[in-house]
Amino acid sequence: MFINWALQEINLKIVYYGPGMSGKTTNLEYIHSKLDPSLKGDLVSLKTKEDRTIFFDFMQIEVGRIKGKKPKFNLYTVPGQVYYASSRKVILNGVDGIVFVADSQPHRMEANIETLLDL
Ligand SMILES: Nc1nc2c(ncn2[C@@H]2O[C@H](COP(=O)(O)OP(=O)(O)OP(=O)(O)O)[C@@H](O)[C@H]2O)c(=O)[nH]1
Ligand SMILES: [Mg+2]
Repeated sequence: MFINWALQEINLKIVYYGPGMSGKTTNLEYIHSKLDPSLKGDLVSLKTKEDRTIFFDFMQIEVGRIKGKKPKFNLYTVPGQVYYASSRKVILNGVDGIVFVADSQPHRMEANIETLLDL
């Protein structure tokens, strides 16, 4: 959490974490498509041509004020592919909350557990 006293803003960081292809980016895309435009910023995605996340996705949500302060939720996804471990570490820096996106297909159980241990 980071409070900008001058601007009266509370910045909160939420990271979507889970194995590759489990639906992290899809979660953010859905939230982005449903939110009122006045509450959200652009959805920034860095993807390969096969739609795999390379570094992260990012969007910001603003929801009114709490005791005069403006909370800003900064939502990120990590790249799930095994070899992006160092990117995941960087993205987790300063995190306030995690949404673990598991893949419910039975054959992905091991990948879910490995990713949880990686986290
Ligand atoms: N059937 C089904 N497909 C889904 C669901 N969520 C996502 N998908 C599909 O699964 C594929 C991968 O989804 P992504 O959201 O890109 O997965 P990701 O977790 O961001 O993957 P990485 O960026 O590689 O870590 C896409 O083709 C999605 O349309 C779901 O709940 N059900
Ligand atoms: Mg992704």
